[in-house]
Amino acid sequence: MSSRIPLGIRQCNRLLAAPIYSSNEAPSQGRLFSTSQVHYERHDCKVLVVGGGSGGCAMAAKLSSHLGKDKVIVLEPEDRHYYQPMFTLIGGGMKRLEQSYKTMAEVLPKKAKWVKEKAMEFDPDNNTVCTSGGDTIKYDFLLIATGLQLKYEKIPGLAEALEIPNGKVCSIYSPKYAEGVYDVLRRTTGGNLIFTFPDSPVKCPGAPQKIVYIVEHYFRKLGKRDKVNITYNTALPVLFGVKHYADALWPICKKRNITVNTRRNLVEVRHAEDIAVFEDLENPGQLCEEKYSLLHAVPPMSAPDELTKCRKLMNTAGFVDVNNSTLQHVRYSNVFAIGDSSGTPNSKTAAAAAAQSPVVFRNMIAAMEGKPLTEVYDGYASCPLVTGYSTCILAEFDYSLTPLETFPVAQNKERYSMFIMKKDFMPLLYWKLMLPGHWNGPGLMRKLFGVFKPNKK
Ligand code: UQ1
Repeated sequence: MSSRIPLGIRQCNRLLAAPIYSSNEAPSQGRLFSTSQVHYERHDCKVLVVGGGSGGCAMAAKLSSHLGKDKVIVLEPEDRHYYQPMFTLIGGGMKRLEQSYKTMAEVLPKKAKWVKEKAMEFDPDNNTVCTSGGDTIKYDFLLIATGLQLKYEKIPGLAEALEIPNGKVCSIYSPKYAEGVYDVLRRTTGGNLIFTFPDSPVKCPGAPQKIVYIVEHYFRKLGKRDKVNITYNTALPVLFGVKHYADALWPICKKRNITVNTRRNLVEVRHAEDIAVFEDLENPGQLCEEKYSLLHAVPPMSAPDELTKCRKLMNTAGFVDVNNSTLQHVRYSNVFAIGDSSGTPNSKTAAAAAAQSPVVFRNMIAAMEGKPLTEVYDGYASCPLVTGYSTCILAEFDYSLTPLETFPVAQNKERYSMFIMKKDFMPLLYWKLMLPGHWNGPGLMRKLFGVFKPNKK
């Protein structure tokens, strides 16, 4: 599958000096090093999957099981694979960080070859991707599954504030900070608790408000709710994008005395004074300062820079330009995308990636066989909106923002059953079914349960 090429042949710029070995069987298949010369590798594969997150891992499993050993390469630099939907529960002290990850080697399929490097340059006209180790990977088909990058540094003062020992600023979005949220929570005795949602698309758009409900319940359980003011400042014009669920969430905020300010965007953290600066997006340039005793910040996010710099692959919003139904790239027929980096207008969640996976798989195979693409993604996404330490509203909807619910119960109500599903059942489903490529979203369950709810889709 891979051939070593000597220096001098056209290749990528070498960006890392350290040797990095590729594949599950590393280091035996690693690149050759000598004192005088570095040899870069050239890999060839049927399918290159860039990213070993939820979508990349599930797709690598499906594809490698169908195509056979070493036909699929996964390009992924990280050692750990995190189950990110658990981060909110970690922030609330309901789970520990160790419960949220496995090693990448454990979750990537054995039939795929793992190149433990980062994608640095995409060249879709030549069907190649260059890696951080200076290698070139040539593919027949490319699946972009990079996910999003967190951009804490885009808000002046935020990255520094998060690093302050025993500080007041926290964030569930990064494994580096998720446990710190519960630490800040336990240190907080009163004052203004401020929560944010940035002015960019984010993964799991429900998470910024789930942590608000959990924190509110935390203080209520302690009998100290009257000591804190709770404010959720969101850059969005709405509390939640799907009216059916927004109509359920607004009364919850009202009943629990949570102030919600829409179109309010965090632009600076002055941590020396414990002041967060927000811009009113309805009146650009108009700033207001809010003093905090706890600030929960959600970073702006984007597709990785290495991907966005390949303009030919991206849409004007900075996401991979794929067809909303087939998930095939609109200009490169051998390129597909899955998950958060895709430009499809669905909510960016693991559940969406699960529902996309059979569509991408079957359409990719059809494209390989020169057949028409017949599978269609309907925009399904799901968001278990945890509303405290024992309740959850399970939002499920499609591109049209119409509810597309699985269970034969009113899902816009807070339920203990949905909380248990989110906390205990979903992680199992994720590790045991989704990552090995066997979970295609709840479409089949929805059809089965549909027998009990004739009025619903
Ligand atoms: C889901 O498919 C999924 O992906 C694995 C999640 O992410 C972990 C979810 O949270 C949910 C709710 C779903 C949808 C599954 C069912 C059974 C409704």
